[in-house]
Amino acid sequence: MVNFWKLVDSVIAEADIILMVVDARVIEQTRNDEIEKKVAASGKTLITVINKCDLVEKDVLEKYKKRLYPCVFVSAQKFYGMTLLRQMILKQSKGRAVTVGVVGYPNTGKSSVINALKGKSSAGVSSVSGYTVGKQNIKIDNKIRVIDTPGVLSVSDDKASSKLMITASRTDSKNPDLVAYELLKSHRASLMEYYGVEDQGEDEEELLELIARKLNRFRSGGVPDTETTAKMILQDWQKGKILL
Ligand SMILES: Nc1nc2c(ncn2[C@@H]2O[C@H](COP(=O)(O)OP(=O)(O)O)[C@@H](O)[C@H]2O)c(=O)[nH]1
Ligand SMILES: [Mg+2]
Repeated sequence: MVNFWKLVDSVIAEADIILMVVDARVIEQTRNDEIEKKVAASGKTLITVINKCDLVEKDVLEKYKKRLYPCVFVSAQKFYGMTLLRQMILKQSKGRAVTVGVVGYPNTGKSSVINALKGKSSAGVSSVSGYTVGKQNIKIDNKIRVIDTPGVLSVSDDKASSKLMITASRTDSKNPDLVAYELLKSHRASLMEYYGVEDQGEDEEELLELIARKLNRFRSGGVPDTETTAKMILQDWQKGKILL
């Protein structure tokens, strides 16, 4: 596996401006202190790109405006906010050609943001976490060149407490139920609504079983198949089906 921090360091060194792409549904979980500190220490500009805005209500975002300044709300999928992002990049570049480094956790939409900036697909996109492999240089136009990075992090599947697992976990990972518990803890109401399950104060384990029943997922002997269900929840989450 690529050493993530080595990669981040090299991107920061090479780039004039850094875009940190975060997921609007889990902003706190997908921003990264250490990247923020490293960029600050380098003296370069960090723009926080809050992506997947199409999946959240606008008022959820307003409170981040000042805290994460400079930041921009975008939806790479709906091409929302791209003109503004472009303007912010060009403003920082003061007319010179710039290299923009794009960093962030897997699945936050780094490659999608790059494609949206370019206006056509150059960077590979997939809802499967860890799709982009290796550093990739992409020319947006004569003024802007970007470096796409794989958001590989040393997220071990055993560390269920890791907040990142929600976005970063592969849906075919070993303990999908642990990740599903995290998601049920942080976004309970949205998940209940999406799967049409009535909330009666169950704990996360019971909830997962309820959803399995609702989805008609059973193992032999009529036991709710929580593993398959957890994988489905993760997939639905990563595909952006669950709205906040
Ligand atoms: N709903 C929604 N989904 C998005 C958006 N941007 C990216 N995605 C999806 O998020 C997944 C990961 O995107 P990708 O660009 O490969 O993320 P990366 O791993 O950070 O490069 C893909 O399924 C994209 O279609 C967005 O603005 N809105
Ligand atoms: Mg990518």
